[in-house]
Amino acid sequence: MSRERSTLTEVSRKSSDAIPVSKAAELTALLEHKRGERHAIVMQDYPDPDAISSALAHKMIAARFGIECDILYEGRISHQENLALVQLAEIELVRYKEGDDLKQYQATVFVDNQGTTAALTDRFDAAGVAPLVIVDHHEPQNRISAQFTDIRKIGATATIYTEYIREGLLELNKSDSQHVRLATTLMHGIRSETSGLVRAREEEFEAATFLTRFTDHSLLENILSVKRSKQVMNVIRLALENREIRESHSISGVGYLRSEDRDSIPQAADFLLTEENIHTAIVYGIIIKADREVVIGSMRTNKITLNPDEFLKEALGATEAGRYYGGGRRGAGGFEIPIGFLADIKEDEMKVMKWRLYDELIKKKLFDKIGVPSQPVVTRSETSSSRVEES
Ligand SMILES: [Mn+2]
Repeated sequence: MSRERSTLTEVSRKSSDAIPVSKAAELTALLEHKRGERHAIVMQDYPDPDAISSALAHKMIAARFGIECDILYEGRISHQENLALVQLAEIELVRYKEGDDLKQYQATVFVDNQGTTAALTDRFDAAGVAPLVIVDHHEPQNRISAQFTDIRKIGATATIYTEYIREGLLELNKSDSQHVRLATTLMHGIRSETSGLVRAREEEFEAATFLTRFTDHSLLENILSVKRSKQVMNVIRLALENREIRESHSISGVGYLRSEDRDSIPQAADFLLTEENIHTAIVYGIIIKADREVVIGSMRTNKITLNPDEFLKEALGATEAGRYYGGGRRGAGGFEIPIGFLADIKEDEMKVMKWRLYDELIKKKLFDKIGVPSQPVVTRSETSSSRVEES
């Protein structure tokens, strides 16, 4: 089916004078124009398989135009599966360190984010390096603008890059081990972004059908068979113990976490979502990020009518500068709330109070948005009501 489609694309391209230029063709023209340059591919601070695979795809596509790319991020790769992905697929990533020379790049490329979730956005801004490309599937964030933008409501950014490849930006060859690793990585990106294709739509299935011809299935199996670490298990336990359930929403604060355990938050949210009658799970905790304390949260939902981006923006609001604390895409969202003034508090007792304050505040805002009281007052008449039993 995909073969038929690529032939069709070729035919239509040959006689395409009147047809609007495809995104793949537009990107080709732009990259052609940038030959010999050096670009930085910017991933979010905690890159996931969708970001990593899209970045790798962009790097390999750009190389065909004589453009050298580094794949950069500033946070950490802490999810065991992502560490396995990077190692097993031999993907070269550059973790930014204070003092690294960003001016060596002529432009930036944002994949699977629009600058809002990457600390590098401000750094590149300060270094005077402008965005050239944005390819993403989150709701438009209007934080940066680039010469080429492809933001779609689609299951994964990896789906978009697979489309570029199918449209001829890179010709995959099954006997080229680099190509096989790329296809496998993209397949993993699409799978992990759609809960193993459960939430995939036509575009994802089409992309997966194409990729499967080049995928190394034993490599994919190795990446997927990585087990949860003890720390992740601990955070999941905390999330379970602390969860509050109202109207099929499960919300849980897990307290202070080490920054290397940051990725346990979305894993805990995924886990809470597996409970019967739960359609939405939100887990959050406080971590130290680049010497600053921040509340980090993850939201997962399988309620089709619930838009996580809207939900988090409306529930948590924005900073004085108008930057939203949270955002998302279909099925998932995240938020980051910096703890400014209160960050200096280091005494244990005060730290406990600080956590309680943030815990209560965030819960209240989320429950307000859902439309239920955050702390139900248990009166005698209410004890028999279903809502209290539910929690
Ligand atoms: Mn993504």
